[in-house]
This record gives sequence, C-alpha cells and structure tokens, in this order.
Amino acid sequence: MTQQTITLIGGGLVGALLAQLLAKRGFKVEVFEKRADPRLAGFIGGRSINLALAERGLQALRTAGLAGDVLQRAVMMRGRMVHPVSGTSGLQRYGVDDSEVIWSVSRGGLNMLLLDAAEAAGVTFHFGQGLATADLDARNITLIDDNGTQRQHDASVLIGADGAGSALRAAMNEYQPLGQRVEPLGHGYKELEIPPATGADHFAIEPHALHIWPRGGYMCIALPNTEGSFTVTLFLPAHGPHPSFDTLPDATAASAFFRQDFPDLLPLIPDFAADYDGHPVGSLSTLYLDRWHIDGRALLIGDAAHAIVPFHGQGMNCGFEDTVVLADLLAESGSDTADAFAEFQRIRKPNADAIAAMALENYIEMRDSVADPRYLAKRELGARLAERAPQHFMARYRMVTFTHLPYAYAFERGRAQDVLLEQLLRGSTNVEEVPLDAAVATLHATLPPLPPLRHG
Ligand code: FAD
Ligand code: 8RB
Repeated sequence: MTQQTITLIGGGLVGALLAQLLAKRGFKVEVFEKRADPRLAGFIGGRSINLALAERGLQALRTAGLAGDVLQRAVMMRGRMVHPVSGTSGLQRYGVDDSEVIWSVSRGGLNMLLLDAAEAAGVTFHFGQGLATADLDARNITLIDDNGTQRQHDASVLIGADGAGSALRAAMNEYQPLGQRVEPLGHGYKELEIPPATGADHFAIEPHALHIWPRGGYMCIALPNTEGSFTVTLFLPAHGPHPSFDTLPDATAASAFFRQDFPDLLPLIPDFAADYDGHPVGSLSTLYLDRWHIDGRALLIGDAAHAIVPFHGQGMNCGFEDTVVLADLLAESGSDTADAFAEFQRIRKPNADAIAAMALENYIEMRDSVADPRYLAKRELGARLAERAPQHFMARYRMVTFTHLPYAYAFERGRAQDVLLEQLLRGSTNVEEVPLDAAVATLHATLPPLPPLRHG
C-alpha cells in the first residue's frame, strides 16, 4: 500500500494540530506555512496574546496526547469578573465547580508546542512558503517565499487551514464559487497590556478570572498570562458617534475616554499611550460559505471555513473539534477523500453556523446584560433549575463551553430553555417569586431530558 499524501496550507493552531492527528493515523503530511518558524531564536518575544481554551479544544488536545502539556502552561479562569463603572466587582462562576473552568493559554506557546508534536509525528513543514495559487485541474500549487521566489509543488489532496484570509479559499472560489458571504460586525478591537505587578502576588488583579468591564454598547476584557500580565482587549464600534474608533483616533483622546469609562482599568495600563498608538485596530467579521470542499481535491477547515466573532471564545475550540472529526473521517474513508470531505461538511457546517450565531449573541450578553437585573434573574432561575433537575436543564453557556454536545444542539436547546425561563419569570426580576417545585414540574413536562454527557 502506498502512503497517501495530504498537503496542508497553514501551520497555525488548526493546521499544526490536524497535521499531527493525520500523521498519527498513517498519512504522509506536508505543511506549507507562510510565516517563518516561530520556534527559531530571534522570533520569540513580542506581545503576549492569549486565548481561552475550553472543553472542546481540550478534548482534541487529549486525542493528540497534548492536554497535560498545554494545561501545565495555562492559567485557570473560574468565571467572569465583572467590573461595573462604580461599585464593587464580583465573580460569576462559569460552571458548578472547578471541574468547569476555562484556561488562558499563550497563542505563541501553544502554536510552538503543536509544531513540535506534529514534527515528532513525522510531519514535514515548509516555513516561509505561502500559497499563491492552486491549479485544481492540474493538481498542483504555486508557493511564494519572502523574496518573491515562486515554486510549484504537486498536491493531489489539499486542506486549507490558512485562516480567515485563506488563499486556498480564494483559489477554490475562483475555480467553483463557494457561496461566500462575509458579515462585518461593525465593531473593532485594540489590544492593551496590564504588566505583572511587583510584590508577592505577581498579578495586578484576580488571576483566575476572565475580566469584563461591560459598558453597554462596548466593553473591555482581560485574560491572564502565566508571567503575571494580562492581555486587555477593548471592543468598540468602528465608526459613528462617540465612543467609536473614529472618535478615538489616538491615545490622547482614548485616555480621556478611559478616565471617564474605565477609571479603575486605566491606572493598571502604564504604557497606555504606547499600546494604543502602537497597536492597530483589528476588524471582526463572520464568514459563511455554502461549500467547504471541491470533491476530494480541496477542503477548508478552521477559520478558513468559518471565521466567527470572538465573544464566546470558541474560534480555536471549534477548529480543534473540526480536526478530530476530519482525521477520523479520513482514516475511515481510505482513498475516498471526496466522501470524507462531504461528510465533514455535512456534520460540521450546522455546528459552525450555530456557534457563529451564539458568538454574536454573547457580545450583547457580555457588554450589556451582565449587569441587567432581568438577565441576572433568568441566570439565577436557570442555576436553580439546573441544580434541582440537572438532567433537564443546563445553561447554554455550559453546554457550549463544558460539554461535547453539538453546537447546533446547544443553540436549539438554549432557545427552548430561554422560552421556559421567560414564561416562569413573567417579567419578574425576583427569583423568589417563582415557586420552584412547580417550575421543575413544568420543566419536566416541557423539555425532554438532555442527552448523556461525556464530561471531560
Ligand atoms: P490561524 O490561527 O489564523 O492560522 C492560519 C495559519 O495559516 C497562520 O499560521 C498563517 O500564517 C498561515 N497562512 C495564512 N495564509 C497563508 C498562505 N497563503 N499560505 C500558507 N500559510 C498561510 N479562539 C478561541 O477559541 N478562544 C479564544 O479566546 C480566542 N481568542 C482570540 C484572540 C485573538 C486576538 C484572535 C485574533 C483570535 C482568537 N480566537 C480565539 C480565534 C482563534 O485564534 C482562531 O479561531 C484560530 O486561531 C483558528 O485557527 P486556524 O489555524 O484556522 O487559523
Ligand atoms: N479575538 C473568550 C469568552 C466568553 C466570556 C463570557 C469572550 C480577543 C479577538 Cl471577547 C471573548 C470570551 O461570556 O464571560 N470566553 O473566552 C475570549 C474572548 O476574546 C478573545 C480573548 C479575543 N478573541 C480578536 C480578541
């Protein structure tokens, strides 16, 4: 039997993990990555950017045998620490106990660990080789390096893990339209940094939380890094009336705004001016495609197939979940990649659509409703129902973050549960007014039990 070769475009988070899984399943894997090898000396340093790793991503890392290594360098986040403009901040736990937490991990560190693991599994990486074009009829690709030098390479089976701006997607779309739609959110983001504190505790604020400064139409968040710093992200409308990135073009305008709206946060960011003026405004969009593959020749995965807005912290988690599904399908399908690709799209597309919608909804929840009494009453009633009838009620956030239930199931079930909560509360913000025994009986009568959970 000849070993089947798979050519992967992109050695980012999803590409590196997929490469390792495929190599372990017996495929010959070649990866072309536009950027230089991040493990080379001289490349390390720069800003620390972190990501929230949740159960779905962790489960994929377990499959790859890497979960322990990753968690060793992660910071546990037990819940949201909400910082109102005035008044005291408080922790809203994400789950029922410390088995339901999310983890802040360094993007660079995670990427390097995944590259090491893929190489150890036999994957060949070609760094500094970006995809320029793909000839799907001739089954070859053209790569371009930093000097502009082009070279050709045979590629009978191509997988694009080259991110939201995927070059393979552009080539596929040219060959056969994929039904692409990009929906800009209209809000942008800017990264700032809280450095480590001096003294006994190396963190300036609570380390074991995802911090949120909700302000209605916009917000700041902060995730901890192992060295004691926090990466802060300001999310704000891109254009329009104050406050927007249009009305806050530089650090002078922005610091006046922060003094007003984020008075407790500003003093924690000593290099505010340099951060604000030095870091670009990032844009946020959702990418929808009707098709993710061209028969058995090319497939998109991760952000290249379904880039989403960041507010559920599930972009990487969803992409990691993708990799396990695809590796299993390809291993089962033998040489019939067309079948595996079609099946991958059939299984994953409804789930990608669901997390895209939930991520958009979570922005509203994070920036507005965390301080809204009606939202808090619903949340509290949900928590009580979940405690009394755990087989029948689970908050949508928990289904998304701490289970492997399909995203599409979590989306639908969440909607049904929400209808029930509204019915039970009838506009009240006082949970004590809801008779709990009767509520549990209504819950049992209205909603079927949840599927059995394979908890982490
Ligand atoms: P990428 O990680 O973007 O990797 C694509 C790779 O392809 C890159 O290495 C790139 O250099 C390479 N490439 C691009 N073009 C070419 C080309 N032409 N040829 C060859 N290679 C190419 N998700 C979460 O789950 N939780 C979070 O908390 C979270 N936080 C985030 C914070 C930030 C600031 C950002 C920007 C995203 C965050 N995400 C988070 C989303 C997450 O980063 C993405 O969903 C995830 O990285 C997708 O992985 P990917 O491999 O598909 O794409
Ligand atoms: N992309 C996250 C959550 C949900 C938190 C909650 C939210 C930054 C860019 Cl905005 C955001 C979450 O509901 O309490 N879990 O994980 C990560 C988030 O933002 C990441 C760090 C981010 N993603 C461009 C910036």
